[in-house]
Amino acid sequence: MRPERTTPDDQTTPDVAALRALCEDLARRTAARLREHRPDRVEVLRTKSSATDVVTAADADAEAFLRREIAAARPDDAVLGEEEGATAGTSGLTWVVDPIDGTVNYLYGLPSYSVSVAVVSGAPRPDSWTVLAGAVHDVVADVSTSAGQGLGAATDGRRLWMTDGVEVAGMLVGTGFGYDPELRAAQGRSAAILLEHVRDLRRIGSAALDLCRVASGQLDAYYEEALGPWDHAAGELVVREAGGVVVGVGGGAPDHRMLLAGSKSTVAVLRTLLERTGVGARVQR
Ligand code: LIP
Repeated sequence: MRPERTTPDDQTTPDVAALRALCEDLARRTAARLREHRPDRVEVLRTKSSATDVVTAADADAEAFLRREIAAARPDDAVLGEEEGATAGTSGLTWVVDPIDGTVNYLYGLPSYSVSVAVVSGAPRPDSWTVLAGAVHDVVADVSTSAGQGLGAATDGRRLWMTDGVEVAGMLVGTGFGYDPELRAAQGRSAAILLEHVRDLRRIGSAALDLCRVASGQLDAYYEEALGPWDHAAGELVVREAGGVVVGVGGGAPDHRMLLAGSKSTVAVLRTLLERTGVGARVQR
């Protein structure tokens, strides 16, 4: 594929529509591979930050598949993946991939897990990158949500557009918890305070799907700490292109300390409340 176009000053500019289509195709085919190859009994291959932070053979296989397909289609691009880390490139673009977002749900056979594929320009860090295109494929439902910079966001081709103005007491808020027991205890205390103010919480277990649910209006907001860049690269573009905002501590860029997504007014209210409970001040990595 030739996703760049040359401009009069001979600078290549990424063809966002073509990159979006490639994100969708890669996520869709990886999801199909996960469905077709799911074993009767899923085994844990290894653990990472704690005994509950697991990697299965399917995570490793799916990321290897994504890397092969990206190398074939975009040989000069870099890759940043949850399981194999960073691979350098020369094009200035980086593919940020989570082969299974919601690995614990995959392990237990719970239907909320996805393949998240994004392509960014600039340094592959949430405080520096520009997300050009992204796709989140819901593996079990076989539903594709994608976005391109300036092109909007859509689920299976249906345009997504968020509404504004939900009162705090009416907010349905998604969240998740880290793998460190001490952090989880603190997060539980924050969640208990939040429950005094909002409609309810939902803990779905896939940040990428949570962000798609914010963009579709199935959640009013989503926040989480200790996320990896691959968890939210695609989903944050989906929310922004659906008219929402995605912020971090103090309203800056989202990162491992905190990610908060929702409509502009929802985020403005929730961020203050969350930071008062300690969210954003306790994850330093
Ligand atoms: C998951 C995130 C989820 C979080 C889980 C886990 P993974 O990513 O998507 O939001 O709550 O703890 O981090 O590890 O399944 O790719």
